[in-house]
Formats: sequence, structure tokens, C-alpha cells
Amino acid sequence: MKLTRRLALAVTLAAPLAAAPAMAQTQITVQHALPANSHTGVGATTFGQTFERLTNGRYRVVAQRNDNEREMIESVQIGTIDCTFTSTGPVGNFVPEVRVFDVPFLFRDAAHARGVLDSEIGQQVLQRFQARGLVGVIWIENGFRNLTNSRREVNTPADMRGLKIRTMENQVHMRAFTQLGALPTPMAFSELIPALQQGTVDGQENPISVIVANNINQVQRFMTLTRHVYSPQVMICNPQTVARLNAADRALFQQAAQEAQRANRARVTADDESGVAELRRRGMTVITEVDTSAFQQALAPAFAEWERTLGADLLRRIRDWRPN
Ligand code: EAX
Repeated sequence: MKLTRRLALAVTLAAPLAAAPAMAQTQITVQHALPANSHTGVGATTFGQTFERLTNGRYRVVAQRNDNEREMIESVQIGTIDCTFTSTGPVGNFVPEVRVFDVPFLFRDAAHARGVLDSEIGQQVLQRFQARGLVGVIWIENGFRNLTNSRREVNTPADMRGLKIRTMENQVHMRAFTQLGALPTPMAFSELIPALQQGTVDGQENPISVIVANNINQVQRFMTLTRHVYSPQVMICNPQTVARLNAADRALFQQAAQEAQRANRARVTADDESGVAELRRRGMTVITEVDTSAFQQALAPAFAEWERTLGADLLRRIRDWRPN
């Protein structure tokens, strides 16, 4: 067949496709710090799948991993990525009001924490993101943080003396570990595993979900179920990303974020239920009977400081919060 006829035939065959208007598809990029198969990855992918479904494919959500949370927040602020799911670890350096949730032993259990964050207390803190060029969309969850180290069993605060502990770049956490006699060493999550492998630090602290998902048991021998801090995560977006949504799509966006919160929290609950047995199966020594009151007593001077710097009334309201 002559070339001219082949081209003519090709154009004819393509015509119906060319006539159908190509469906415009807007891409939204979401970054998070952990593997896809983790409580954070589940949150991000659930958000993406739900928002794409609810908008009939008018939006495409691309979930990417970036294990430097401060970097992700900066990228959202300047608009190089649309959204991030991040722990509140570094967030207090951008939105100081968030630090109140980082106070050790503040929450009785996950239900208490989730209730406070979803209540007007948590919503008022989300509103503070706007003044910092960010949109706090919804609270999700990292979980209760536990101590691990490669040196020795830690049963009491005295056992922590002299341990070099990696912390997030979080002033409240650093103050707490200093008060306990440890040597806090702040760094991004991306630097953690190499620092543990090289012995730059002796230990770290993270929720069971993070420890299991990142095989931190491979570089840490001991874990003490201190549950010393409840670690929120938060979905943060660039204001332009949200402003470009019309009212109907913004409602769908929020609905997808709520779906992500549900999936993320369910995964943390499941990880907490199975994580100790899993980490012991992997060879970790896990101490579960912990005298947390001893740790709380050792932190008394720091608590007095946080009452002054983070607000005694707000801390009391959080501690006293009960479901209706
Ligand atoms: O967000 O940096 C941390 O220890 C965080 O808990 C981790 O990146 C999960």
C-alpha cells in the first residue's frame, strides 16, 4: 500500500479518538517518609485512590517516598510538591503551636489522642498552618514512640544515662531526653539507619509501625515499650494546590483525606497489636513491663518548663479531654 494511502488510513482510523476531547487530568504529588507498605504509605495511597475515584479520574495522585520530612515541608511551602504526610517531628519548627502535642506522656491512649486531634483543640492548631504558608488538612497518626538501643536493656530512667539517642529535629523531644540524662542527637529520618549502623548514635525512638516497616531491628538489639510520646502525623498541602480546587472538589479532597486517616489509624492499631511479637520473632529483646511513672517523675523539671512555654491551660484541657 502506498505511503500516502497508509497515512490517510491512519488519520481516518484515529479521527474518532481525535474528535473525543481528551479528558483533562490534574496531577497532585504527595510525598511521605516511609515504605509504601507502612501506616504512612497506606494513608497516602488510600488518599490517592479515593480522590481519583471520587473525581472519576479528573485528578491523578502520585505518591512518592522522601525520608527527609523537613525537606518535604519546605518543598510544600515553596510549591515544588503539592502535599506531604509527615510526622510532627520537624513541624514545630514551621508551626510552633504543634509542639504542644509532642509533650511526653500527654495522652492516655490512642483514643484520647485521636479524640483531641479531631476535636476543636486539634482543629484550631490546624488553622495555625495558614499563617505559615501551609494548609493543615487533617491529622493522621505515627503512633506511640518507644525507645530502642544497641547497648543495653533500659528499664529505668537511670539506664538511659549517657546513651546517645537520635531524636527528630524536635525541641520538645530533645529537652525530654536531656532531662532523662541521655544525649539527644537530632537528625532527619534519612540519616537514622546509617547513624545506627556506624554507631554514631546508640539508640533512637519511634512507634512500632516505623520500627517494623523499616526493619530497625536489624540495627538495634533492645526495645523498651516506653510509649513516652504520642507522635501525630499531619497531611500538609500547598495553599495554591487547595485554592485550585473548586468547592465540590474540595469537599471530595477532604472526604479522601478522612478515608486516608481511617486507613492509617487502622494500620497503626494493627501494627501495635502484632508488632511486639513480630520484633521478638526477628530477634529483638523487647521490654514490655515499664514503670512509666518513674520516667514521668524524672521529667518533672521539663514538665514545669512546658507548662510555662506551651501553655498550662491548653495542656490541662488536652489532659482532661474526654469523649462526649
Ligand atoms: O514519620 O523521623 C522519625 O522518626 C519519624 O517518626 C518517621 O520519619 C516517621
